[in-house]
Amino acid sequence: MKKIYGLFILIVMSFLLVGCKTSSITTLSPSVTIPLNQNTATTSISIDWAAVSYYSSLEGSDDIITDMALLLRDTISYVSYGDARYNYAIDSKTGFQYILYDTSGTNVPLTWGDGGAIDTDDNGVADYYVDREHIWACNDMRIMPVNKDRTLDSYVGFTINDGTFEYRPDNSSRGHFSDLFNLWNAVRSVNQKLHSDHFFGETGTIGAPNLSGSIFYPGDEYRGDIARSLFYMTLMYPYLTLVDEDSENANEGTIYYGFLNILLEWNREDPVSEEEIERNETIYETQGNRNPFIDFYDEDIVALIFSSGDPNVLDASS
Ligand SMILES: [Ca+2]
Repeated sequence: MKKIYGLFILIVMSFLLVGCKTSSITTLSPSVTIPLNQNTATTSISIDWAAVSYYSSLEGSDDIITDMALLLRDTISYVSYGDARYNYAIDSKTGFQYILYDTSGTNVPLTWGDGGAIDTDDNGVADYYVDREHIWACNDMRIMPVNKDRTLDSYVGFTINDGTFEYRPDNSSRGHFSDLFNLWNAVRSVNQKLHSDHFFGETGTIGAPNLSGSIFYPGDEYRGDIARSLFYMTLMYPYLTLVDEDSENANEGTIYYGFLNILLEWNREDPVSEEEIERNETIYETQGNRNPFIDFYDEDIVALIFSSGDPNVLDASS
């Protein structure tokens, strides 16, 4: 009887630990090396930056990766994590809310509802639940502002989280964890049951979102959107690094995020949609910067930026 009781306590404790991730963070293993700057763009691709006036200062740049990153950083004006939930993307076909990972075809109105609970048929009963989904999971954004300010108005330098900076936001927080390009309203059940901080990747099953082992496939319709959000993040923030599937650094809970090789495929297979174009504009109005991987998709900007792997622009250049 004692044994069974002990086992029960152990199981309950395990659930508690898993359910409420501890607020202290694991520091990076000393064996993990910080990559060097690799700001090398391919010279065979030329883009007319002035075609979108936001980028006109990049005309004639001889270090396009650094200059692009600095432009994104210089023009950002952070909203709060609380306000990020109202950044609705509109489904171009239905006029209702475009929600990440949704395969139900539900017409969800442009609202957050009460705590993400939305009444879709207006009878006072919530029948749809959304979360603010961090595409680059908070658990894998182990960076912090150099001044440790949790309510940044604008970009400051970032450094590796030394373990003293709580990596998850609350509604008043602003900064890298409230960046709108990294936040989508997503179906709660998929977000919590399938994604749950796992790396995005190929599971062998296409179509709807699914999980295999610790790899999450976001669904055919959403894989390109995911890729372009992550591309933006790796350029926007120093240290955040996309690594290939077979990289020894592809471990969750670090600054490294998988898997660049697959994301580049997804970017090609699921091209920029009307929803992403519209969302890029609303974020530009709200947050002041843009996602170049949407604006210059047709000019093959990924080939330009990722020709030498992850560009990994550090703060040393700012
Ligand atoms: Ca898409």
